[in-house]
Amino acid sequence: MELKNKKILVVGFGRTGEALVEFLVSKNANVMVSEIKRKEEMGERIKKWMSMGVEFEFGEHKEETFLRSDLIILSPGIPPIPQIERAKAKGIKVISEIELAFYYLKGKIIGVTGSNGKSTTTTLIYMILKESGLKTHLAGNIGFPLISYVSSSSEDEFYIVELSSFQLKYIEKFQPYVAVFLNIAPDHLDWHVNFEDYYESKKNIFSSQTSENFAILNADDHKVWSLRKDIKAQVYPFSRKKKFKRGAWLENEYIFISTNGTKMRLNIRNILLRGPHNQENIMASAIVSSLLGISEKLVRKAIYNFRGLEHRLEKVTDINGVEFYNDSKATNVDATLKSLQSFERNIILILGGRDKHGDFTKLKKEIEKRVKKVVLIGEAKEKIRKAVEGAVSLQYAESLGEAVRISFNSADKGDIVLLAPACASFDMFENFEHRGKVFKEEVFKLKKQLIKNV
Ligand code: UMA
Ligand code: ADP
Repeated sequence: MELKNKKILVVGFGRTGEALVEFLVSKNANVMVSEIKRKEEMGERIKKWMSMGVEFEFGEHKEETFLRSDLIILSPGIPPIPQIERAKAKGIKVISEIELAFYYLKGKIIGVTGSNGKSTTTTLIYMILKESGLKTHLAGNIGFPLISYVSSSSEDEFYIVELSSFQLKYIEKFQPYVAVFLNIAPDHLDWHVNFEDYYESKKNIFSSQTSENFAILNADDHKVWSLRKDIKAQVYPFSRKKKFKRGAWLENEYIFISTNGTKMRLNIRNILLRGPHNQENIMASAIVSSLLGISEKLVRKAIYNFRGLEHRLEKVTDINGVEFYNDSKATNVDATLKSLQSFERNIILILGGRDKHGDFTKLKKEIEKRVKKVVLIGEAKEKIRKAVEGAVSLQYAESLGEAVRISFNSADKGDIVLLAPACASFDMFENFEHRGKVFKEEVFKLKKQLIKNV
């Protein structure tokens, strides 16, 4: 794609926007940026780009700015605003950053999408490939825009790219060498117009693949598995319920992996990650590794050593026999369900935050089965109360600190206090990492106080 002297509009100037501008300036494009924040909120970082001739529009996304562009590149956070459709109707190409990166990136892309488990699986694949000595990079939604790797990329490298529905909505030719689709459950319905739009965006991950590529699908997820008929890539399923000739499946205490003549076996007792959902992440990661020719010994070593990521079912500490777990990343109903299913019972569950239009009634059954008490925080607490009322005792807390104290006071020895909020964090915190950090601090504060008082 020729970029030189083209009028290119970058919408949004966060991490993705800035990486895009850097790339486009290096290609001598005429770069414009449209950013909803006011100029005063942007800090110093815009000065450098202004001095290099980048044109900025702040405080609004003017339709005329969209309509006078040759190409529009959207940051992932930009919702489907009418300006986008108007530009498309005029024949202006609208793409996402990963699409542009694909045109220029050398090396192979392993793309990972799904509603939950993307970061865990992306990281695990990355660790296995690293362990085997391959030149590997982590990219995409996990925090590092793919475009920022383009200039230094080479053919012998692997890019493990976490892909969100926002990024996949605006692709045309983006073609991962291996594409993984972990699962789909309602999420981001505050961004997508409806669930169909969310699902359609995710499906795009396979749309440009050919028979030389690989598609790894969760065969236990009906919506994901039904896609196999339309996929041109070689399909490899993974399942906890069924056995297959090729792919990955569960049998007694083993995960079996089979790809083109290669067979591997993992003992689930050696896996440190909790929960059946993590077995799925491991199966998908192991298929990818096997397809790339990595030996069973190295795959086992990396998987058996993987302790998981911070804020995903992370064990914090024990206080007087009560165990605390931080699953702040459980920002939708399905992730919270999986989190609950990772423990037998006796859970004190902290729920709530900013609602992403989740259906909290889906939690009721699992709460009845495994939870002793629910402590509610944040904007969604009233909606959640109505949805799960009657299942177990409920109590409101004004802060996460108060929620920790209430939970501990309600717990007996051997109980689990679990933060798995089923909501976004932005009503009370900067992001899910901040929420998880505050939770851990509050737990350790409580522990210290109790030790002092003994
Ligand atoms: N903005 C506008 N107009 C709007 C909305 C936002 O101009 O209508 C501006 C904001 O004021 C801000 C900029 O856009 O200045 C932010 O852009 P962005 O929201 O696309 O965020 P980036 O900093 O570019 O980060 C994005 C991803 N963010 C989102 O998808 C919301 C990051 O994923 C990703 O790590 C990064 O690109 C690198 O690829 C974060 C995320 O929350 C972690 N992702 C969602 C999730 O995981 O649930 C999908
Ligand atoms: P993502 O990047 O898709 O948000 P993470 O790996 O960060 O995924 O995990 C997010 C949340 O989803 C965590 O609460 C975690 O416990 C839960 N989770 C992880 N893997 C899965 C899975 N395969 N299915 C359902 N939930 C999962």
